[in-house]
Amino acid sequence: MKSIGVLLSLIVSASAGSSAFGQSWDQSYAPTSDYGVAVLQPSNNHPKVNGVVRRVDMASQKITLKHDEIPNLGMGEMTMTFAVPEMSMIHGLSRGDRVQFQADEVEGVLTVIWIEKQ
Ligand SMILES: [Cu+2]
Repeated sequence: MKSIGVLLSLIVSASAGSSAFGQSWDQSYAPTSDYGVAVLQPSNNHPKVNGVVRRVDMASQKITLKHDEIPNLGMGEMTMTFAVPEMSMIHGLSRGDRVQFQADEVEGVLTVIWIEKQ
């Protein structure tokens, strides 16, 4: 039971930290990363997009995806690199994996805010 208490307090503190990042993020889910971006559950405000992993760069915490259209970013299909707010999001992913993900521009940086292996 003690560990559950610790986990809950971590979630509460992570949620509190996200408030500095403005109104644009859906605040209804937790936990969030240090960047105030949800990473474990999909956002309600972003479309899910299909992609294929081209490269995982753990050192610079980036992922290169060949992606379908991303309506919220006005992007067509292409291959490009995204920042990843949480290392755990790309742990276990490798080249060739099919994924679903959500992306947005976070403080000027194109960022994967949720990703799941298919
Ligand atoms: Cu793109």
